[in-house]
Amino acid sequence: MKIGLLAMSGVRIVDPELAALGLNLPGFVERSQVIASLPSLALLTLAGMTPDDVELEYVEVADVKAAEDLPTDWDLAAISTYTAQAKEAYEVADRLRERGVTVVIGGLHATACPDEALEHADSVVVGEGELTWARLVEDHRAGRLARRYSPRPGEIHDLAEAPMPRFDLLEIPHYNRLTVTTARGCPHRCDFCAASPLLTPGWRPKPVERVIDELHRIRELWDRPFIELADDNTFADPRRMEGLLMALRGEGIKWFTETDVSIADHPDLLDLMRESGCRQVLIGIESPTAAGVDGIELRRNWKRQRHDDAEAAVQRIQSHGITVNGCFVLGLDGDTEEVFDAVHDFVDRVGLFEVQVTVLTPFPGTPLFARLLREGRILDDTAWEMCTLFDVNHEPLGMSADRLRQGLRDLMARLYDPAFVRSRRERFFRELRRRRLPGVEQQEREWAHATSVD
Ligand code: B12
Repeated sequence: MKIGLLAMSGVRIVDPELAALGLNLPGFVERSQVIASLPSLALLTLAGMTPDDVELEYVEVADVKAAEDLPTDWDLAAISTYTAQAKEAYEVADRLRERGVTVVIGGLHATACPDEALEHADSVVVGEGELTWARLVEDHRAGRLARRYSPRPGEIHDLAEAPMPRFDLLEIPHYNRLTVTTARGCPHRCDFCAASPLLTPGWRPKPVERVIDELHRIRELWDRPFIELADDNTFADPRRMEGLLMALRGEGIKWFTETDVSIADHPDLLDLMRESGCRQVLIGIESPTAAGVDGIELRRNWKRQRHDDAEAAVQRIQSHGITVNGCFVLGLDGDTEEVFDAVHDFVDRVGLFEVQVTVLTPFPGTPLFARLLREGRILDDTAWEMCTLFDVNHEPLGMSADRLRQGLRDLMARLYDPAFVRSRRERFFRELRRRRLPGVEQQEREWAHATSVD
Protein backbone atom coordinates (compact mmCIF):
# COMPACT_ATOMS: atom_id res chain seq x y z
CA MET A 1 0.00 0.00 0.00
CA LYS A 2 1.17 3.51 -0.80
CA ILE A 3 0.02 6.62 1.09
CA GLY A 4 0.59 10.22 0.03
CA LEU A 5 0.83 12.63 2.95
CA LEU A 6 -0.24 16.07 1.72
CA ALA A 7 0.48 19.17 3.79
CA MET A 8 -1.30 22.34 2.72
CA SER A 9 1.54 24.77 3.12
CA GLY A 10 2.71 28.35 3.08
CA VAL A 11 1.15 31.50 4.47
CA ARG A 12 -1.84 33.50 3.27
CA ILE A 13 -3.08 37.12 3.34
CA VAL A 14 -6.16 38.04 1.28
CA ASP A 15 -6.08 41.86 1.63
CA PRO A 16 -3.97 42.90 -1.41
CA GLU A 17 -2.89 46.20 0.14
CA LEU A 18 -1.67 44.48 3.26
CA ALA A 19 0.05 41.74 1.27
CA ALA A 20 1.87 44.35 -0.82
CA LEU A 21 2.81 46.36 2.25
CA GLY A 22 4.00 43.25 4.09
CA LEU A 23 6.40 42.36 1.31
CA ASN A 24 8.14 45.70 1.75
CA LEU A 25 8.60 45.43 5.49
CA PRO A 26 11.81 43.54 6.29
CA GLY A 27 10.77 42.81 9.90
CA PHE A 28 7.56 41.16 8.68
CA VAL A 29 9.13 39.33 5.75
CA GLU A 30 11.76 37.89 8.06
CA ARG A 31 9.29 36.11 10.34
CA SER A 32 7.14 35.02 7.38
CA GLN A 33 10.14 33.44 5.68
CA VAL A 34 11.04 31.60 8.83
CA ILE A 35 7.61 30.14 9.41
CA ALA A 36 6.50 29.62 5.83
CA SER A 37 8.79 26.67 5.52
CA LEU A 38 7.78 24.65 8.57
CA PRO A 39 6.78 21.06 7.80
CA SER A 40 3.54 19.39 8.92
CA LEU A 41 4.29 17.79 12.25
CA ALA A 42 0.82 16.25 12.16
CA LEU A 43 1.60 14.18 9.06
CA LEU A 44 5.14 13.29 10.14
CA THR A 45 3.65 12.06 13.44
CA LEU A 46 1.05 9.90 11.69
CA ALA A 47 3.80 8.57 9.44
CA GLY A 48 5.61 7.52 12.62
CA MET A 49 2.76 5.17 13.54
CA THR A 50 2.13 3.79 10.06
CA PRO A 51 3.02 0.10 9.61
CA ASP A 52 6.46 -0.46 8.04
CA ASP A 53 5.10 -2.23 4.98
CA VAL A 54 3.21 0.90 3.87
CA GLU A 55 5.11 3.11 1.46
CA LEU A 56 4.92 6.79 2.38
CA GLU A 57 5.49 9.97 0.41
CA TYR A 58 5.40 13.41 2.07
CA VAL A 59 4.47 16.34 -0.18
CA GLU A 60 3.92 20.02 0.57
CA VAL A 61 1.14 21.52 -1.54
CA ALA A 62 1.77 25.22 -1.97
CA ASP A 63 -1.42 25.85 -3.95
CA VAL A 64 -4.14 24.11 -5.92
CA LYS A 65 -2.14 24.28 -9.15
CA ALA A 66 0.52 22.08 -7.57
CA ALA A 67 -2.11 19.32 -7.32
CA GLU A 68 -1.87 18.79 -11.10
CA ASP A 69 1.57 17.26 -10.66
CA LEU A 70 0.73 14.93 -7.79
CA PRO A 71 1.24 11.21 -8.35
CA THR A 72 -1.89 9.11 -8.89
CA ASP A 73 -0.47 5.75 -7.88
CA TRP A 74 -1.35 6.34 -4.22
CA ASP A 75 -3.91 4.07 -2.58
CA LEU A 76 -4.70 6.81 -0.12
CA ALA A 77 -4.00 10.53 0.14
CA ALA A 78 -4.06 11.98 3.68
CA ILE A 79 -4.51 15.76 3.67
CA SER A 80 -3.78 18.03 6.63
CA THR A 81 -5.03 21.60 6.56
CA TYR A 82 -5.86 24.54 8.77
CA THR A 83 -8.91 26.73 8.13
CA ALA A 84 -7.36 29.33 5.80
CA GLN A 85 -6.48 26.72 3.21
CA ALA A 86 -9.46 24.43 3.75
CA LYS A 87 -11.08 25.37 0.44
CA GLU A 88 -7.80 24.84 -1.40
CA ALA A 89 -7.49 21.46 0.34
CA TYR A 90 -10.99 20.56 -0.86
CA GLU A 91 -10.06 21.40 -4.44
CA VAL A 92 -6.96 19.26 -4.19
CA ALA A 93 -9.10 16.45 -2.74
CA ASP A 94 -11.66 16.78 -5.55
CA ARG A 95 -8.95 16.56 -8.21
CA LEU A 96 -7.32 13.53 -6.61
CA ARG A 97 -10.65 11.73 -6.29
CA GLU A 98 -11.44 12.46 -9.95
CA ARG A 99 -8.20 10.63 -10.71
CA GLY A 100 -9.23 7.64 -8.58
CA VAL A 101 -7.31 8.30 -5.36
CA THR A 102 -9.09 7.74 -2.03
CA VAL A 103 -8.82 10.85 0.15
CA VAL A 104 -8.92 11.37 3.91
CA ILE A 105 -8.83 14.84 5.50
CA GLY A 106 -7.93 15.66 9.10
CA GLY A 107 -6.75 18.56 11.23
CA LEU A 108 -8.19 21.47 13.18
CA HIS A 109 -10.55 22.58 10.43
CA ALA A 110 -11.87 19.11 9.65
CA THR A 111 -12.40 18.65 13.40
CA ALA A 112 -14.56 21.80 13.52
CA CYS A 113 -16.39 21.15 10.23
CA PRO A 114 -16.38 17.37 9.57
CA ASP A 115 -19.57 17.32 7.47
CA GLU A 116 -18.22 20.00 5.16
CA ALA A 117 -14.93 18.09 4.74
CA LEU A 118 -16.87 14.92 3.91
CA GLU A 119 -18.32 16.61 0.81
CA HIS A 120 -14.81 16.44 -0.63
CA ALA A 121 -13.23 13.40 1.03
CA ASP A 122 -13.93 9.70 1.33
CA SER A 123 -13.25 9.87 5.04
CA VAL A 124 -12.71 12.51 7.70
CA VAL A 125 -10.72 12.32 10.94
CA VAL A 126 -11.95 14.32 13.91
CA GLY A 127 -9.56 15.22 16.75
CA GLU A 128 -6.09 13.89 17.53
CA GLY A 129 -4.97 11.68 14.66
CA GLU A 130 -2.91 9.38 16.91
CA LEU A 131 -6.13 7.94 18.31
CA THR A 132 -7.57 6.66 15.03
CA TRP A 133 -4.88 6.60 12.32
CA ALA A 134 -3.73 2.99 12.82
CA ARG A 135 -7.33 1.76 12.64
CA LEU A 136 -8.00 3.88 9.56
CA VAL A 137 -5.00 2.44 7.71
CA GLU A 138 -6.04 -1.12 8.59
CA ASP A 139 -9.65 -0.46 7.58
CA HIS A 140 -8.54 0.95 4.25
CA ARG A 141 -6.30 -2.02 3.63
CA ALA A 142 -9.24 -4.31 4.36
CA GLY A 143 -11.49 -2.31 2.01
CA ARG A 144 -13.81 -1.07 4.77
CA LEU A 145 -12.79 2.57 5.20
CA ALA A 146 -15.38 4.36 7.37
CA ARG A 147 -16.69 7.81 6.49
CA ARG A 148 -15.68 9.24 9.85
CA TYR A 149 -13.10 8.47 12.55
CA SER A 150 -13.51 10.17 15.94
CA PRO A 151 -12.04 9.54 19.38
CA ARG A 152 -14.35 7.89 21.88
CA PRO A 153 -15.95 10.44 24.28
CA GLY A 154 -13.25 11.72 26.68
CA GLU A 155 -10.48 9.75 24.92
CA ILE A 156 -7.16 11.63 24.91
CA HIS A 157 -3.86 10.63 23.31
CA ASP A 158 -1.23 9.75 25.94
CA LEU A 159 1.88 11.71 25.00
CA ALA A 160 4.03 9.10 26.78
CA GLU A 161 3.09 6.90 23.82
CA ALA A 162 3.78 9.58 21.20
CA PRO A 163 5.10 8.09 17.98
CA MET A 164 8.49 9.24 16.72
CA PRO A 165 7.77 11.69 13.85
CA ARG A 166 9.31 10.55 10.54
CA PHE A 167 11.61 13.57 10.06
CA ASP A 168 13.54 11.39 7.62
CA LEU A 169 10.72 11.80 5.06
CA LEU A 170 11.71 15.46 4.68
CA GLU A 171 14.30 16.96 2.43
CA ILE A 172 15.96 18.64 5.39
CA PRO A 173 17.88 21.35 3.45
CA HIS A 174 14.50 22.85 2.44
CA TYR A 175 13.74 23.74 6.04
CA ASN A 176 15.27 26.30 8.34
CA ARG A 177 13.49 24.95 11.42
CA LEU A 178 11.90 21.69 12.49
CA THR A 179 9.08 21.38 14.98
CA VAL A 180 8.78 19.25 18.10
CA THR A 181 5.83 18.98 20.51
CA THR A 182 6.69 19.04 24.22
CA ALA A 183 3.13 19.57 25.47
CA ARG A 184 -0.37 19.73 24.06
CA GLY A 185 -3.17 22.11 25.01
CA CYS A 186 -3.22 25.04 27.37
CA PRO A 187 -4.61 25.58 30.89
CA HIS A 188 -6.29 28.77 29.71
CA ARG A 189 -9.33 28.92 27.46
CA CYS A 190 -9.25 32.11 25.42
CA ASP A 191 -12.43 32.54 23.44
CA PHE A 192 -10.59 33.10 20.13
CA CYS A 193 -8.06 30.28 20.48
CA ALA A 194 -8.17 27.98 17.45
CA ALA A 195 -5.16 25.81 18.28
CA SER A 196 -4.92 22.46 20.12
CA PRO A 197 -7.61 23.30 22.74
CA LEU A 198 -9.96 22.55 19.82
CA LEU A 199 -8.69 18.97 19.93
CA THR A 200 -8.64 18.26 23.68
CA PRO A 201 -9.33 20.19 26.89
CA GLY A 202 -6.59 21.07 29.41
CA TRP A 203 -2.82 20.94 29.21
CA ARG A 204 -0.60 17.85 29.26
CA PRO A 205 3.13 17.47 28.88
CA LYS A 206 5.08 14.92 26.87
CA PRO A 207 7.63 13.08 29.06
CA VAL A 208 10.97 14.89 28.81
CA GLU A 209 12.79 11.69 27.71
CA ARG A 210 10.53 11.44 24.67
CA VAL A 211 11.19 15.06 23.74
CA ILE A 212 14.92 14.39 23.95
CA ASP A 213 14.58 11.22 21.85
CA GLU A 214 12.98 13.34 19.11
CA LEU A 215 15.79 15.89 19.31
CA HIS A 216 18.34 13.10 18.99
CA ARG A 217 16.54 11.78 15.94
CA ILE A 218 16.66 15.27 14.39
CA ARG A 219 20.35 15.54 15.25
CA GLU A 220 21.01 12.36 13.31
CA LEU A 221 19.62 14.12 10.23
CA TRP A 222 20.73 17.70 10.84
CA ASP A 223 23.82 18.59 12.86
CA ARG A 224 22.93 22.15 13.94
CA PRO A 225 19.16 22.26 14.17
CA PHE A 226 16.95 25.21 15.08
CA ILE A 227 13.86 23.87 16.80
CA GLU A 228 10.44 25.48 16.98
CA LEU A 229 8.44 23.89 19.77
CA ALA A 230 4.98 23.42 18.26
CA ASP A 231 3.27 23.82 21.63
CA ASP A 232 0.51 26.15 22.63
CA ASN A 233 1.97 26.75 26.06
CA THR A 234 5.26 25.00 26.81
CA PHE A 235 5.73 26.20 30.39
CA ALA A 236 2.19 26.13 31.72
CA ASP A 237 3.42 24.06 34.68
CA PRO A 238 6.50 25.54 36.37
CA ARG A 239 7.15 22.22 38.18
CA ARG A 240 8.00 20.62 34.87
CA MET A 241 9.89 23.61 33.50
CA GLU A 242 13.20 22.99 35.26
CA GLY A 243 13.47 19.32 34.19
CA LEU A 244 12.77 20.14 30.56
CA LEU A 245 15.24 23.03 30.51
CA MET A 246 17.98 20.97 32.19
CA ALA A 247 17.51 18.30 29.53
CA LEU A 248 17.49 20.81 26.66
CA ARG A 249 20.66 22.43 28.03
CA GLY A 250 22.64 19.35 27.19
CA GLU A 251 21.43 19.23 23.59
CA GLY A 252 23.31 22.14 22.04
CA ILE A 253 20.29 23.35 20.07
CA LYS A 254 18.68 26.73 19.58
CA TRP A 255 14.96 26.90 20.07
CA PHE A 256 11.85 29.04 19.99
CA THR A 257 8.52 28.48 21.69
CA GLU A 258 5.09 29.80 22.64
CA THR A 259 4.22 30.31 26.28
CA ASP A 260 2.62 32.89 28.60
CA VAL A 261 3.84 35.76 30.80
CA SER A 262 3.93 33.59 33.95
CA ILE A 263 7.47 32.42 33.06
CA ALA A 264 8.56 35.87 34.30
CA ASP A 265 7.69 34.65 37.83
CA HIS A 266 10.71 32.30 37.75
CA PRO A 267 13.85 34.41 37.27
CA ASP A 268 16.18 31.49 38.12
CA LEU A 269 14.59 29.41 35.39
CA LEU A 270 14.88 32.25 32.87
CA ASP A 271 18.67 32.04 33.16
CA LEU A 272 18.48 28.31 32.60
CA MET A 273 16.19 28.90 29.65
CA ARG A 274 18.76 31.08 27.93
CA GLU A 275 21.57 28.63 28.74
CA SER A 276 19.51 25.83 27.21
CA GLY A 277 19.45 27.65 23.85
CA CYS A 278 16.12 29.47 24.01
CA ARG A 279 16.33 32.40 21.61
CA GLN A 280 12.77 33.63 21.64
CA VAL A 281 9.42 33.14 23.34
CA LEU A 282 6.17 34.10 21.68
CA ILE A 283 3.66 35.45 24.19
CA GLY A 284 0.06 36.53 23.67
CA ILE A 285 -0.22 39.92 25.33
CA GLU A 286 -3.38 40.42 23.26
CA SER A 287 -4.05 44.07 24.16
CA PRO A 288 -2.24 46.92 25.90
CA THR A 289 -5.55 47.92 27.55
CA ALA A 290 -7.31 46.35 30.54
CA ALA A 291 -10.66 46.66 28.74
CA GLY A 292 -9.26 44.83 25.72
CA VAL A 293 -8.13 41.75 27.65
CA ASP A 294 -11.10 41.69 30.00
CA GLY A 295 -13.19 38.55 29.50
CA ILE A 296 -11.19 36.91 26.73
CA GLU A 297 -9.95 34.06 28.96
CA LEU A 298 -13.13 32.25 29.85
CA ARG A 299 -12.15 30.24 32.95
CA ARG A 300 -10.64 32.75 35.37
CA ASN A 301 -10.27 35.91 33.32
CA TRP A 302 -6.54 35.08 33.49
CA LYS A 303 -5.43 37.57 30.84
CA ARG A 304 -7.09 40.38 32.82
CA GLN A 305 -5.55 39.13 36.07
CA ARG A 306 -2.05 39.29 34.57
CA HIS A 307 -2.60 42.45 32.57
CA ASP A 308 -1.26 45.03 35.05
CA ASP A 309 2.05 43.14 35.27
CA ALA A 310 2.39 42.29 31.55
CA GLU A 311 4.75 45.14 30.70
CA ALA A 312 7.07 44.44 33.62
CA ALA A 313 6.92 40.71 32.90
CA VAL A 314 8.11 41.19 29.31
CA GLN A 315 10.93 43.37 30.54
CA ARG A 316 11.95 40.76 33.15
CA ILE A 317 12.06 38.03 30.50
CA GLN A 318 14.07 40.15 28.05
CA SER A 319 16.48 41.21 30.80
CA HIS A 320 17.56 37.55 30.99
CA GLY A 321 18.60 37.65 27.34
CA ILE A 322 15.51 35.96 25.93
CA THR A 323 13.81 37.97 23.20
CA VAL A 324 10.03 38.24 23.40
CA ASN A 325 7.77 38.17 20.35
CA GLY A 326 4.75 39.96 21.81
CA CYS A 327 1.45 39.26 20.05
CA PHE A 328 -1.44 41.68 19.96
CA VAL A 329 -4.96 41.03 18.71
CA LEU A 330 -6.67 44.05 17.15
CA GLY A 331 -10.44 44.46 17.04
CA LEU A 332 -11.19 42.96 20.48
CA ASP A 333 -14.61 43.88 21.89
CA GLY A 334 -13.13 46.00 24.70
CA ASP A 335 -10.90 48.09 22.41
CA THR A 336 -11.55 51.23 20.38
CA GLU A 337 -9.44 52.80 17.65
CA GLU A 338 -7.15 54.18 20.34
CA VAL A 339 -5.69 50.69 20.53
CA PHE A 340 -3.44 51.25 17.49
CA ASP A 341 -1.43 54.01 19.19
CA ALA A 342 -1.56 52.13 22.47
CA VAL A 343 0.08 49.05 20.92
CA HIS A 344 2.77 51.18 19.33
CA ASP A 345 3.46 52.92 22.65
CA PHE A 346 3.57 49.63 24.55
CA VAL A 347 6.09 48.18 22.10
CA ASP A 348 8.19 51.33 22.31
CA ARG A 349 8.06 51.67 26.11
CA VAL A 350 8.92 48.03 26.74
CA GLY A 351 11.47 47.79 23.94
CA LEU A 352 9.79 44.65 22.65
CA PHE A 353 12.31 42.82 20.47
CA GLU A 354 9.75 41.37 18.10
CA VAL A 355 6.04 42.05 17.66
CA GLN A 356 3.15 40.41 15.86
CA VAL A 357 -0.16 42.18 15.27
CA THR A 358 -3.15 40.25 13.98
CA VAL A 359 -6.90 40.83 13.89
CA LEU A 360 -9.49 39.03 15.98
CA THR A 361 -10.46 36.03 13.84
CA PRO A 362 -13.56 33.91 14.30
CA PHE A 363 -12.24 30.42 13.50
CA PRO A 364 -14.92 27.72 13.29
CA GLY A 365 -15.15 25.61 16.44
CA THR A 366 -14.17 28.43 18.79
CA PRO A 367 -16.41 30.03 21.44
CA LEU A 368 -15.74 33.34 19.65
CA PHE A 369 -17.18 32.03 16.38
CA ALA A 370 -20.37 30.81 18.11
CA ARG A 371 -20.80 34.11 19.95
CA LEU A 372 -20.22 36.40 16.97
CA LEU A 373 -22.51 34.25 14.84
CA ARG A 374 -25.26 34.62 17.47
CA GLU A 375 -24.67 38.35 17.53
CA GLY A 376 -24.82 38.58 13.72
CA ARG A 377 -21.29 40.04 13.63
CA ILE A 378 -19.51 37.66 11.25
CA LEU A 379 -19.24 39.28 7.82
CA ASP A 380 -19.20 35.98 5.91
CA ASP A 381 -19.55 32.83 7.98
CA THR A 382 -18.07 30.49 5.38
CA ALA A 383 -15.23 32.70 4.13
CA TRP A 384 -12.59 30.34 5.53
CA GLU A 385 -9.97 31.94 3.27
CA MET A 386 -10.31 35.04 5.49
CA CYS A 387 -9.09 33.07 8.53
CA THR A 388 -5.51 34.24 8.06
CA LEU A 389 -5.28 36.32 11.24
CA PHE A 390 -4.62 39.35 8.98
CA ASP A 391 -8.01 39.70 7.25
CA VAL A 392 -11.05 41.24 8.90
CA ASN A 393 -14.17 39.05 8.88
CA HIS A 394 -16.14 40.43 11.81
CA GLU A 395 -17.87 43.65 12.77
CA PRO A 396 -15.84 45.03 15.70
CA LEU A 397 -17.65 46.75 18.58
CA GLY A 398 -15.35 49.73 19.10
CA MET A 399 -14.76 50.80 15.47
CA SER A 400 -15.84 49.95 11.94
CA ALA A 401 -14.43 46.95 10.03
CA ASP A 402 -12.83 49.37 7.56
CA ARG A 403 -11.16 51.31 10.35
CA LEU A 404 -9.77 48.03 11.70
CA ARG A 405 -8.42 47.07 8.26
CA GLN A 406 -6.75 50.45 7.79
CA GLY A 407 -5.55 50.55 11.40
CA LEU A 408 -3.80 47.18 11.00
CA ARG A 409 -2.02 48.36 7.83
CA ASP A 410 -0.90 51.65 9.39
CA LEU A 411 0.24 49.99 12.59
CA MET A 412 2.21 47.33 10.72
CA ALA A 413 3.96 50.02 8.70
CA ARG A 414 4.94 51.79 11.94
CA LEU A 415 5.96 48.69 13.90
CA TYR A 416 8.02 47.14 11.11
CA ASP A 417 9.63 50.39 10.04
CA PRO A 418 13.29 49.32 9.74
CA ALA A 419 14.54 52.19 11.91
CA PHE A 420 12.08 51.32 14.71
CA VAL A 421 12.94 47.61 14.52
CA ARG A 422 16.67 48.41 14.62
CA SER A 423 16.34 50.77 17.58
CA ARG A 424 14.46 48.15 19.65
CA ARG A 425 17.02 45.49 18.86
CA GLU A 426 19.96 47.77 19.67
CA ARG A 427 18.30 48.67 22.94
CA PHE A 428 17.87 44.99 23.84
CA PHE A 429 21.55 44.18 23.27
CA ARG A 430 22.73 47.40 24.96
CA GLU A 431 20.83 46.40 28.07
CA LEU A 432 22.32 42.87 28.02
CA ARG A 433 25.84 44.29 27.66
CA ARG A 434 25.17 46.65 30.56
CA ARG A 435 24.12 43.64 32.64
CA ARG A 436 27.29 41.82 31.45
CA LEU A 437 25.39 38.74 30.36
CA PRO A 438 27.74 36.15 28.87
CA GLY A 439 27.46 35.35 25.16
CA VAL A 440 25.81 38.63 24.12
CA GLU A 441 28.18 39.27 21.21
CA GLN A 442 27.49 35.84 19.76
CA GLN A 443 23.73 36.30 20.19
CA GLU A 444 23.96 39.66 18.42
CA ARG A 445 25.89 38.10 15.54
CA GLU A 446 23.26 35.38 15.21
CA TRP A 447 20.50 37.97 14.89
CA ALA A 448 22.47 40.05 12.42
CA HIS A 449 22.88 36.91 10.35
CA ALA A 450 19.21 35.94 10.71
CA THR A 451 18.05 39.38 9.59
CA SER A 452 20.23 39.61 6.52
CA VAL A 453 18.10 37.16 4.55
CA ASP A 454 16.05 39.67 2.52
C1 B12 B 1 3.61 25.08 12.54
C2 B12 B 1 2.45 25.99 12.25
C3 B12 B 1 2.24 26.38 10.92
C4 B12 B 1 3.02 25.81 9.76
C5 B12 B 1 2.24 24.57 9.31
C6 B12 B 1 2.99 23.60 8.51
C7 B12 B 1 2.01 22.58 8.02
N1 B12 B 1 1.91 22.47 6.75
O1 B12 B 1 1.33 21.92 8.83
C8 B12 B 1 2.92 26.99 8.74
C9 B12 B 1 4.01 27.98 9.07
C10 B12 B 1 3.02 26.62 7.27
C11 B12 B 1 1.60 27.58 9.17
C12 B12 B 1 0.79 28.26 8.31
C13 B12 B 1 -0.41 28.82 8.71
N2 B12 B 1 -0.88 28.89 9.95
CO1 B12 B 1 -0.06 28.02 11.48
N3 B12 B 1 0.62 27.26 13.06
C14 B12 B 1 1.59 26.44 13.29
C15 B12 B 1 1.69 26.16 14.80
C16 B12 B 1 2.78 27.06 15.38
C17 B12 B 1 1.96 24.71 15.20
C18 B12 B 1 1.05 23.69 14.53
C19 B12 B 1 1.50 22.29 14.84
O2 B12 B 1 2.46 21.79 14.29
N4 B12 B 1 0.80 21.59 15.77
C20 B12 B 1 1.13 20.24 16.16
C21 B12 B 1 0.33 19.23 15.28
C22 B12 B 1 0.73 17.82 15.65
O3 B12 B 1 -1.03 19.43 15.59
P1 B12 B 1 -2.17 19.48 14.45
O4 B12 B 1 -1.67 20.10 13.22
O5 B12 B 1 -3.42 20.02 15.04
O6 B12 B 1 -2.42 17.93 14.12
C23 B12 B 1 -3.11 17.02 14.96
C24 B12 B 1 -4.60 16.92 14.62
O7 B12 B 1 -5.17 18.12 14.16
C25 B12 B 1 -4.70 15.80 13.65
N5 B12 B 1 -4.44 16.02 12.23
C26 B12 B 1 -3.94 17.08 11.58
N6 B12 B 1 -3.90 16.89 10.27
C27 B12 B 1 -4.34 15.65 10.04
C28 B12 B 1 -4.48 14.94 8.86
C29 B12 B 1 -4.96 13.64 8.90
C30 B12 B 1 -5.12 12.88 7.63
C31 B12 B 1 -5.29 13.06 10.16
C32 B12 B 1 -5.74 11.65 10.22
C33 B12 B 1 -5.17 13.78 11.36
C34 B12 B 1 -4.69 15.06 11.28
O8 B12 B 1 -3.70 14.91 14.13
C35 B12 B 1 -2.56 15.66 14.60
C36 B12 B 1 -1.97 14.93 15.78
O9 B12 B 1 -2.89 14.85 16.83
C37 B12 B 1 0.25 26.59 15.27
C38 B12 B 1 0.16 27.24 16.65
C39 B12 B 1 0.27 26.22 17.73
N7 B12 B 1 0.98 26.56 18.74
O10 B12 B 1 -0.29 25.14 17.61
C40 B12 B 1 -0.20 27.59 14.19
C41 B12 B 1 -1.64 27.52 13.71
C42 B12 B 1 -1.96 26.08 13.42
N8 B12 B 1 -1.59 28.27 12.46
C43 B12 B 1 -2.61 29.00 12.24
C44 B12 B 1 -2.80 29.84 11.10
C45 B12 B 1 -3.94 30.83 11.14
C46 B12 B 1 -1.95 29.74 9.99
C47 B12 B 1 -2.07 30.47 8.64
C48 B12 B 1 -3.46 30.78 8.15
C49 B12 B 1 -1.25 31.76 8.73
C50 B12 B 1 -1.33 32.59 7.45
N9 B12 B 1 -1.75 33.82 7.50
O11 B12 B 1 -1.01 32.13 6.39
C51 B12 B 1 -1.36 29.44 7.72
C52 B12 B 1 -2.37 28.39 7.20
C53 B12 B 1 -1.77 27.25 6.54
C54 B12 B 1 -2.80 26.22 6.13
N10 B12 B 1 -2.30 25.06 5.77
O12 B12 B 1 -3.99 26.44 6.09
C55 B12 B 1 -3.66 28.82 13.31
C56 B12 B 1 -4.71 27.86 12.75
C57 B12 B 1 -6.11 28.03 13.31
C58 B12 B 1 -7.07 27.19 12.51
N11 B12 B 1 -7.94 26.47 13.22
O13 B12 B 1 -7.07 27.18 11.32
C59 B12 B 1 -2.77 28.27 14.49
C60 B12 B 1 -3.48 27.37 15.49
C61 B12 B 1 -2.18 29.51 15.20
C62 B12 B 1 -3.16 30.47 15.77
N12 B12 B 1 -2.66 31.59 16.21
O14 B12 B 1 -4.35 30.34 15.84
N13 B12 B 1 1.34 27.30 10.49
